[in-house]
Amino acid sequence: MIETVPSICRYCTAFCPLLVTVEDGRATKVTGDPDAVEYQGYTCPKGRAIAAHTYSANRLLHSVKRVADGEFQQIASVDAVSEIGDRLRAIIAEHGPRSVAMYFGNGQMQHPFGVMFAVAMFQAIGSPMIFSAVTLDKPAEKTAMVMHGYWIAGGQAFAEADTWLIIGGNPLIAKSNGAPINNPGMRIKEAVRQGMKLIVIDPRKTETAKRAHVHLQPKPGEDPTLLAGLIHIILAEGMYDWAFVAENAAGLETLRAMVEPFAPAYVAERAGVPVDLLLEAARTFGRARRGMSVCATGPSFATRSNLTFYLSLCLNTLCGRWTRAGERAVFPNVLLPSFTPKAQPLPPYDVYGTAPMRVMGLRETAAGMPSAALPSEILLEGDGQVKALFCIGGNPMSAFPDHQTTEQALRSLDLFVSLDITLNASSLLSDYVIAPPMPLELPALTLQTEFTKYMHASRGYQTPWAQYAPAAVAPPQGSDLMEEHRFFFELSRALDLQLVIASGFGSGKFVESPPQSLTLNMAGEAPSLDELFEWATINSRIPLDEVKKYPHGKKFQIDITVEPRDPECTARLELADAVMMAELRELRAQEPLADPRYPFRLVCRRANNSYNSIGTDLPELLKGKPYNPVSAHPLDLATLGVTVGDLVTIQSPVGPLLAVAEADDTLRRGVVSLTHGFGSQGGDPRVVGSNVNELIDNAEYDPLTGIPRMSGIPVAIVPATAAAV
Ligand SMILES: Nc1nc2c(c(=O)[nH]1)N[C@H]1C(S)=C(S)[C@@H](COP(=O)(O)OP(=O)(O)OC[C@H]3O[C@@H](n4cnc5c(=O)[nH]c(N)nc54)[C@H](O)[C@@H]3O)O[C@H]1N2
Ligand SMILES: Nc1nc2c(c(=O)[nH]1)N[C@H]1C(S)=C(S)[C@@H](COP(=O)(O)OP(=O)(O)OC[C@H]3O[C@@H](n4cnc5c(=O)[nH]c(N)nc54)[C@H](O)[C@@H]3O)O[C@H]1N2
Ligand code: SF4
Ligand SMILES: [Mo]
Repeated sequence: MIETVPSICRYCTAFCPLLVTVEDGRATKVTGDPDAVEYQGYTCPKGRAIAAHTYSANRLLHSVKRVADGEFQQIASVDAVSEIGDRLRAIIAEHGPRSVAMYFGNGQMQHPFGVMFAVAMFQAIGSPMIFSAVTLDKPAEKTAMVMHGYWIAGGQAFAEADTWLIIGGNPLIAKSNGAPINNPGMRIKEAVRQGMKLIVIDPRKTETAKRAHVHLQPKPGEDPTLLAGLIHIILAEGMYDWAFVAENAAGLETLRAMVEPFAPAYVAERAGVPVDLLLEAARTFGRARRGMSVCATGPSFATRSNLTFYLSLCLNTLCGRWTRAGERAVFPNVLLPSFTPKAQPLPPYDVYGTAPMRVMGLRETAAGMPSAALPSEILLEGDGQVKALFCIGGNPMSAFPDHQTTEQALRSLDLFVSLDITLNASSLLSDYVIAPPMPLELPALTLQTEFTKYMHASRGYQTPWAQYAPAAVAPPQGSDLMEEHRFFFELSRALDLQLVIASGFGSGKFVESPPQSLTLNMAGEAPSLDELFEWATINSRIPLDEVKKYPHGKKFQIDITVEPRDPECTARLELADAVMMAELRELRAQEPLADPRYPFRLVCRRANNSYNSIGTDLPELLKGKPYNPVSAHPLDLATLGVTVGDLVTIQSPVGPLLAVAEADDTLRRGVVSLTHGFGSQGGDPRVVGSNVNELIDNAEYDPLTGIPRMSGIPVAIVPATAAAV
């Protein structure tokens, strides 16, 4: 029998609707869904390769246990749970609850309840050691919001904006932030056609920058300088919204004084951009009526990320780019609880959390625990040392800077359990790998993508879109797969723990609707994913049953008007946080030093055909190019005497890395770029690619969030020969 059924891709938060051809219970073809109106049938190559991924030879169809280095034995999932339970009980008894840690990465997106159940288990154990990819991604998105304050009604709509500033992001490829996630290429094209003046700050003329009215192509790491310069010009030329600022913000005069030394000539020279383009960017943004400034991973990975993200929020506040009373709410909540936003701030609050780290002078912040410090924390002996690690859909061996320390730390654990679909560089070091079902085998709901609005005022759906899709296929015959949430349920039961799962609607102190909790019946079965979807949407604005009536998704008719500020509300957004102002002063005082040994700056970039390390082992996606080249401007390659396809050694202060050279004239001269996600198991760079994290250590890190410098890395490039492999 052949049928075509809808599903949803969940590799990234774009959640593209899919049509899956199912022949005799097996997915044979995947395309975009033309009936999903908000996406116009869009998917990227990864979504279309999802059937190939599901049946890939590398996929785990049963859980495994490591019996020797690199050697695994099949184990029934229930037996794995019971063995892990025994070992965990002994570890907790000997070393205490803090000796148990978890890290979750992007692979949890397929199955959000896995992390929710794991967190409930950690609460029952009493361990605060919860780490995630957030602190390796854009931790400043959170910390800056907390220091600046939230605007409860959210940001302005992309579709109605006449300008938009994207700092170090490429939504055309990454579909992450900077533009609406439903077919960002189309959304940007439409907006530009309607007159939006896009401004992009990126050392590379990216696919997105090609659509820009102004593209500033600076030296990496100069974003805070540029933003201070933009604010300087906007204030000096009176292009800010004084009425909005007077009513809703504090600290204007302090900020004005602090950006005074960032005059256009100084900023342009320091950042390496033409002064007329800088002025044009400031005037385009300042004179527009609507449109936001948004930061992505480029400035997050460079130094002073809190300051960059903070100044970007200040720019939005100065220009009054928040949704006002009487306007249509941009984020109307469909599967999230109904909520009527108000045009008022939630004031700043303490950016620190409660859990301390024992290393690097770090602690928990609003962004969570600093993941890059986890390996050192594991290795440091003494009270509170981490002995057991659960890794849920993450690949630290690929994602963590300081590759060598990460490997040493993971190898030193008493118990390392991964929940992963494959044996990759990290799960290969695990004692147990629990094999879960893959996305086509699970029901899907767009709730998670709606949640991303709590991460930044411009993220998530900007239209009332929702979709539910049942599992498209059953897991392969003969497989023994255990869903992530079920694993933590069964493990908790083995440890006699009572789980209470909780879902919060908001971020930190920004609470839209009261959290929901559910005390699980530990004597019964773990709830199914569908039961959990029911529970998570009990208070949704549109009932789940209504959403289910539209198998290809639906844009619901929801018109919510933003209410005015409460008369008694005295809250203000903060334009001059003391810590941020001190950093701004430091920035002005510390000019970057050039080290002649490392004449190039290495930056990150996303590849369209892989998702971090996901897909880097899939021939259907790699299409004959299984590696990640290091790209440089053709004139830089010529100066180095390097020809395209040659091997080069990239030398950073912490290590050499071999990579294949590629020419890319969209890069600024002196900047080279390399995606992460490849080569983490080692091997010939022409066959498996190169692990950029071998070039990065965690010695230089942000003192607040702990994110290491992962962009703008000083490097040298020297020709290499095949003999070096
Ligand atoms: N140098 C450098 N380092 C970086 C970055 C960079 O650009 N440069 N980027 C950073 C960023 S932004 C991030 S978010 C992190 C990414 O950090 P991680 O999320 O840790 O890394 P991924 O490679 O995305 O790993 C995802 C894992 O999920 C597994 N997986 C896929 N599907 C499923 C599933 O259905 N269930 C389960 N359980 N697992 C699944 C995959 O096999 C893979 O092992 O890396 C960070 N590190
Ligand atoms: N196809 C695909 N999509 C993905 C992913 C993937 O691996 N592949 N990964 C997902 C993940 S985990 C994330 S976090 C998002 C990331 O989404 P984005 O943040 O949009 O990531 P990139 O596309 O790498 O864009 C980062 C840009 O920053 C620029 N840059 C580097 N250094 C600097 C700097 O110092 N200043 C400025 N201004 N720019 C700089 C780079 O040239 C690059 O163009 O994408 C997600 N989506
Ligand atoms: S990976 Fe591609 S197809 Fe899948 S949700 Fe993201 S953009 Fe859409
Ligand atoms: Mo990320």
